[in-house]
Amino acid sequence: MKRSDFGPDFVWGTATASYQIEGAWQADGKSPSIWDSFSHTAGKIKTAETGDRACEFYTRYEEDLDLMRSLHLPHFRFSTAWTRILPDGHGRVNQAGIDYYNRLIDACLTRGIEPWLTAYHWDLPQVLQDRGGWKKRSILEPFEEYLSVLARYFGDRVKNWMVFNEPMAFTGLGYFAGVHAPGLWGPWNFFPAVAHVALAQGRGGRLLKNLLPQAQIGTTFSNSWIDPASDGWLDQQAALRLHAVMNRLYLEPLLGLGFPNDDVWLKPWIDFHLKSGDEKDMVFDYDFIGVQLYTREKARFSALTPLVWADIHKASLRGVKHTEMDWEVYPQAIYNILKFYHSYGKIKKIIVTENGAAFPDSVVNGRVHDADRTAYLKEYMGQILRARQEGVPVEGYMIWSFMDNFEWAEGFRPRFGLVHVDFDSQKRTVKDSGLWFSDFLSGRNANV
Ligand code: IFM
Repeated sequence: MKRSDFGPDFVWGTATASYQIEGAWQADGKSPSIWDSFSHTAGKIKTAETGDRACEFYTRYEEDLDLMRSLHLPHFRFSTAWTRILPDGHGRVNQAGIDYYNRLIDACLTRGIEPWLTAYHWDLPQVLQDRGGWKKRSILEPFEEYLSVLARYFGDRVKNWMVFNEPMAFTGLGYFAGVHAPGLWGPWNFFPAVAHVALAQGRGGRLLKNLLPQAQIGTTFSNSWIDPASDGWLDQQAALRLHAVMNRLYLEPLLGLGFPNDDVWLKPWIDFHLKSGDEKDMVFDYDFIGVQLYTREKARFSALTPLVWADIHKASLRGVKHTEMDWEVYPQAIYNILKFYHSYGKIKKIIVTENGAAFPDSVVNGRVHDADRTAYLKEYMGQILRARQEGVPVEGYMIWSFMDNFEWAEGFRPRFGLVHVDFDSQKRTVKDSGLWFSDFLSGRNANV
């Protein structure tokens, strides 16, 4: 496998998110986000850490982009913090926040790095959460205002946009399971959030496309390939239900198919929060869809989880190779999911906007020997190439992540980066996987 096998226009890059890397949580007029509040609440983050400093990317972005360029990484996916741009959630624009992202975007471009901007990677302004956040339809106006501000200030230079990062992850974990910000749980929180996020997903894409007709407008989805844990009928049905919730819930309304209503019975609960005409408003033909996948899960029937009636048989208990997140290393999962997206026959272009692995890395004599990560990346890339050669329009691959960062409720322990970060000294050390990927991109290790 070599870079040229993917074609000359294939997009190669790495992905990050504002709260996970920036730090500077109170700098230059920024207001608190739900992740500032959540991480400062005792018991919410497993390691009792916060993103207050994170990778200090807010001040170190130039040296990090220098490193990115030296590694031949041509595309960089980052997100903007709504709280830096509109500290009150709407209304007053904070010029210092605009200036920061202008500097960041310019710093990318002067280094020949193409910026990919995600508008919403989970750090909702706390002031908006205080008014109900995604549970309330009133979130739509400030969200659209935020997108318009982004387009107005950055649209002249940013050509690639993503409206959301992983709606199922932030509503599932934050509004159903209560383990991510804003820490709400239960179907009565989840269903209204799903309704409003799905609506914002369609409307937001359309709004950005109208404002920036020349740009590539996309949005991203979390995915896991789901197989049944056994051949038994109960587990097979459980797998179908989990697949509907984890992989189809936000995609199908976008494609004009409505919320899934076959394998799983959630649609009436969500529709209850919608108005007539909303289902049409949710539909939008994005220029590209961002597919994000790390693993496959095995589903079992469970009587303890109402609505989905399924649970996940964790990889460590199954005795299979897994990462530090307890996610199975199963490269074929990405091939399967790409084929699944293609099977709708409606998606023009797919970019794999996240894929990667956390392993317990350490720096030894100035090196990080992370052979497991390199093997993971090679195998997943091989499966992407296989899907591409079979006609799936997958046109990009971004590794999560450029550098180790704040892994949400897990704290800093899981390290996903191609670059190791010492969170005390903030020293960066390129891991062997980063050197390998760099060589792959520059053609130095032509066949892997
Ligand atoms: O760190 C996250 C990212 O914010 C969203 N996608 C999955 C990554 C790894 O868990």
